[in-house]
Amino acid sequence: MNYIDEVYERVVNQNPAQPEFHQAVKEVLDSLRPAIERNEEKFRRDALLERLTTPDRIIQFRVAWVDDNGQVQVNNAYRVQYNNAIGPYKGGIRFHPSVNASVIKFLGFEQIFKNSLTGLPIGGGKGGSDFDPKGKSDREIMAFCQSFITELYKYIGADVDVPAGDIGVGAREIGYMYGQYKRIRGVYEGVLTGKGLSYGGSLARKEATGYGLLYFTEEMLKSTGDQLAGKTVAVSGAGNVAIYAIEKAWQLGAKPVTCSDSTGWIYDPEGIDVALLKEVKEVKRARLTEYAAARPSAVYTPGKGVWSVKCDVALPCATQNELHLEDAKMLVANGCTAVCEGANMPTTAEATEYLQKAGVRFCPGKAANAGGVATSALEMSQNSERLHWSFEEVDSKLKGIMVNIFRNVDSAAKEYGMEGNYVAGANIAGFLKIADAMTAQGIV
Ligand code: NDP
Ligand code: 2IT
Repeated sequence: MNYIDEVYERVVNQNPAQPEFHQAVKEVLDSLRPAIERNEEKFRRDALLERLTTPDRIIQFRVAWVDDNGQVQVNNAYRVQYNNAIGPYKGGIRFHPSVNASVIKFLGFEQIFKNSLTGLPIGGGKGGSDFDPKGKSDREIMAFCQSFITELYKYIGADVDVPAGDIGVGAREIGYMYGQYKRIRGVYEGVLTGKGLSYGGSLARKEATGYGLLYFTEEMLKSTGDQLAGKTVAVSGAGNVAIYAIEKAWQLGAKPVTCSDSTGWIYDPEGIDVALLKEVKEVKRARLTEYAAARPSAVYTPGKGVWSVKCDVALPCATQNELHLEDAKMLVANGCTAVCEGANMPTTAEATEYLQKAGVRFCPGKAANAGGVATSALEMSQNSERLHWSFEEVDSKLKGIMVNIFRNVDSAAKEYGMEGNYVAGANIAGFLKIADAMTAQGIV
């Protein structure tokens, strides 16, 4: 058996019943084949892929907290510190009932390559809990966050591991976690990113993932003489990434016509009203039915359906494995020519293959959504130098980073004989830097 297949089999055997984790590892390993073949003997001797696919450590802990009825609740929580070859562990924290070890390991593994692609000194990590923030009072959210950090604080720090937001974790949760960390450790340091502007947050971090996704998409289209202006865009999700993807799509002259949450989806042929969407989701924390009620042009349908709408560009921005083979078929049949992932691994393996074979320009999340973590790294820089950059400064750095990521991904794909395959390009470009740093640092 060749080295890659051996390592994949080892991962499956050692991590049974973790399908998301297997899926992410398989995608990466499969596309690394040409890069590994150039140096297989050395990588095998150094067990480089075994070390890369095995997290440095996984911290699993119990979070006990008291709800508003005086009832004690108990949740599972995790932090995967995956790889710190190129910088402190860095990656978000997710609060969602679907969180388990498989989900956090897939996200942490992806984060290694994403963070490498940003060109900034950040390693890969991810954390989360099966806690469901929906319907909880502010006091309950605070109680959970404080209990969560009371355990996790031992393992994180500005030069060690720097968590941030992800699904279910936004500015409110980061604030409560930051306050509890500061209270326990007695230090004022940039241990978390995505902080509020009054206590060390960066301008443009909130917008960064969605804006970065559109900067990336624009650059990808430009590389073949195309552009976003005039395009119809389908977006899924209605959270942090989706809202700012929709906002930037408008700014670049495109028309975003859909969004969705876990209960239903909106088709708005006049284009999504971003101000209204922010009011419904960021202020009221309400369902999309409220958007539809306030917007005569919008049609709300319960369940899934965003990918059935005719569009030129599709941007999945909700969650993993939300775009299936049948969705990919509908997109292609409706003339969609580009899919860029705002979420992490939203497209199933079968759907990805179908899109690529149909000639759709497909870019994986680890490249297209790297603007969020890149701007987190810029927040870390600002915290270290005790300075605050303007919105324009951060935004222009973000844009430069996304353009650079596209160019590196594109040229890695070409160099390894797979022009236009941005999955391979992203994995190879991200991997080479990590492999170099791991090799230079010896067997650790
Ligand atoms: P939010 O919690 O702000 O929003 C998530 C959105 O997706 C909500 O509209 C939510 O609907 C929907 N959603 C979540 N889970 C499901 C599900 N199982 N089924 C259907 N819909 C679902 O999260 P973000 O916008 O921050 O994250 C979205 C994606 O982007 C995730 O994959 C995340 O990992 C990725 N990402 C986020 C970054 C960031 O900076 N925030 C950076 C890079 C990637 P509802 O509210 O009804 O649950
Ligand atoms: O998936 C991701 O890249 C994030 N959730 C953002 C991580 C970060 O550290 O900003």
